Amino acid sequence: MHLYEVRNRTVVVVDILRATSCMVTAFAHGVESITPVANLDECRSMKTKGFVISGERDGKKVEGFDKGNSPFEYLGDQVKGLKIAFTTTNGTQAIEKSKEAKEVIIGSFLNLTTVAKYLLLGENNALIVCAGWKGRVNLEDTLFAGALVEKLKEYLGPDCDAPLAAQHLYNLAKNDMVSFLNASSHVRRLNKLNIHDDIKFCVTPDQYKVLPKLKNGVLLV
Ligand code: 3SL
Repeated sequence: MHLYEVRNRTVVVVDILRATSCMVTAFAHGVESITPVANLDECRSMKTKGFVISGERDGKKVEGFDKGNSPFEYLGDQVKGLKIAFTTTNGTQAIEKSKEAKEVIIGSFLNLTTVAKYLLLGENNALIVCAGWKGRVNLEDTLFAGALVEKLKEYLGPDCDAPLAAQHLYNLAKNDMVSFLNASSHVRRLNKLNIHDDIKFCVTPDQYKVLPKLKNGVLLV
């Protein structure tokens, strides 16, 4: 991110497995707000302020937290009206690092077309911030970036070849993203937790039309 000036851009933060997929799912099921928090202690302390505390470390729900980082924990009536404080290894850190942007929105395959339409109708240049894993590249976030590039290709003027590379990867993968991601580093990590259904769910395009946006440090729709 240090290579980009974000002050005049709309930043799309993406952590397909699984933080931004959880956030989109939660808003689609009526969550009132999600406050991204960078560290565990700060998140824990928000319990006394009426927040449901959620998140993971090493992919697992944190001891004493109300919810973990599976989209299936954010479905149905169970989340309606909740104010959630959320901390994850990479996704919430990527939001934190994007805070100087003109706008920050949350992207996932689940709201792919909604994100694409928003960027298309908006006036700002876009930057897709792939959360990756601890500062390194991952395949699933790159595939999402590629899917977005594919949708917006007629309007792009990229200043390097990363969008093009992501687009090519997405076109290779799009017919069976689950298989394509099988050998990826984070899928291998998550497979140890036996959460294959999460992976399938998170790469299913256009389940929801919500577009979470950051306002004064809080995600709202
Ligand atoms: O890193 C993150 O933000 C998480 O989404 C990682 S995990 O999928 O819960 O392991």
